[in-house]
Amino acid sequence: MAIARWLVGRLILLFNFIFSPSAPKMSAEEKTMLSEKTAHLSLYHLPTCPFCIKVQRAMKRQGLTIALKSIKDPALKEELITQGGKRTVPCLKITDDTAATKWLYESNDIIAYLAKYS
Ligand SMILES: N[C@@H](CCC(=O)N[C@@H](CS)C(=O)NCC(=O)O)C(=O)O
Repeated sequence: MAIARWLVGRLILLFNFIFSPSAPKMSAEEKTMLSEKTAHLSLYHLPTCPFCIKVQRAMKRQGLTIALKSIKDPALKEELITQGGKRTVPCLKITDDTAATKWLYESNDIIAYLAKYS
């Protein structure tokens, strides 16, 4: 079972690599401005999780660079569980200076939230 799961994970990574969406053309200045706008966001993920890959593909299509935090790291996994409330990935951590930190679960909701940065 573990081997099958490992194999499926590798296949997901391979297909994602081969059929990687293209990023929009942006100047270096535009890229810097966009990454400043999204500096308060980080995506908790697992490298072979299909829902996480779906979110990352949407990010790439928009040209977004958001800090990735793999929960393969036990400390980050613990952070997600204790602060976010559950260990499900993907989860977008939204840190706002003026409000409490928000933990957004569900790939479709994350993609919808990120659409405002287009
Ligand atoms: N409906 C969720 C599904 C997310 C999901 O099932 N993630 C899996 C990894 S691919 C997971 O974290 N499972 C462990 C758990 O739910 O605790 C989404 O679209 O984001």
